[in-house]
Amino acid sequence: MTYHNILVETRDRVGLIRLNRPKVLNALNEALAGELGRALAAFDADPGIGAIVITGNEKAFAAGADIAAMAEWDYQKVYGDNYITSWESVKHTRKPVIAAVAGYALGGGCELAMMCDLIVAADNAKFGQPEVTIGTMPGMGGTQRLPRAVGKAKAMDWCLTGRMIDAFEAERSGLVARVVPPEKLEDEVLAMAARIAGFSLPVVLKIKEAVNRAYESSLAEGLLFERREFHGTFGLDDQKEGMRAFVEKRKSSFRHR
Ligand code: DAK
Repeated sequence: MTYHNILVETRDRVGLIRLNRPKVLNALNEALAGELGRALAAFDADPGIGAIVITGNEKAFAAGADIAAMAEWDYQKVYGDNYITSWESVKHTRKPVIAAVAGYALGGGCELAMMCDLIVAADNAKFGQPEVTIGTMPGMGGTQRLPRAVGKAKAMDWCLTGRMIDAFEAERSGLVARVVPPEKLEDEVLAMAARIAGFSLPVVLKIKEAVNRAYESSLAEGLLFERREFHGTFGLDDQKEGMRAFVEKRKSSFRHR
């Protein structure tokens, strides 16, 4: 597949997608969304891939939706096109997706990072939902995923003031899983993704699905879902392999089935 707005590579069982519009700080346009969706779908369908990383460059993960492209759009267009739906490819990806964020992750960039399963940030990362400063509001989940990640008080603060949040505040608030020095970001995230990709793929998919279910259901429903998924792991060859390897004091060798 040929891409113009992203760079795609594989590192063993890890798929790496680099947003690549550096002249505009990786501003997100429809072409990029389409390419990202295709790359994610290809990695999701590839049995040789166990985890996916989305990253940008040292200056920007993404500084938001492309304001120049959006500036003259009117209500008829955005409503008619159901603008934003093309970004839902991240949400539909079954394999774990890690956002490796250095520099700006603003507006749609912050929302794209939040669509991923977890965020690792370089200590120069800057998050925020500055849409209010340009006469609009978050439209890719900022007002919905942010309160779930950081609570109402912080979400209101960030969305209503449009201010930038540094990596440490983002980590303290629960938006970010880990903060690392910028020069170590890629290595740390690739190592994390490789570790995940080394585990049984069906087990990893079940864990991701179960954690996400916590956001969509009551505690009782979520616990029941988790219990059934846990039971389901006992139908896997990898459960036998993992537990036998522990008992036999050897390293397990998962076959992803
Ligand atoms: N879009 C387009 N171009 C952008 C951009 C963006 N979001 N962000 C930066 N650029 C471009 C700049 O215009 C500049 O281009 P040239 O002038 O060189 O041609 C280049 O990237 C470098 O940017 P700066 O010169 O501004 O760089 P600085 O280091 O001085 O400043 C900055 C960096 C990130 C603080 C600044 O660029 C900035 O404030 N950028 C905009 C951040 C922002 O407001 N992001 C939120 C975008 S709004 C919707 C749903 C969702 C959304 C919209 C609608 N619907 C349901 C309808 C989402 C909206 C957003 O994400």
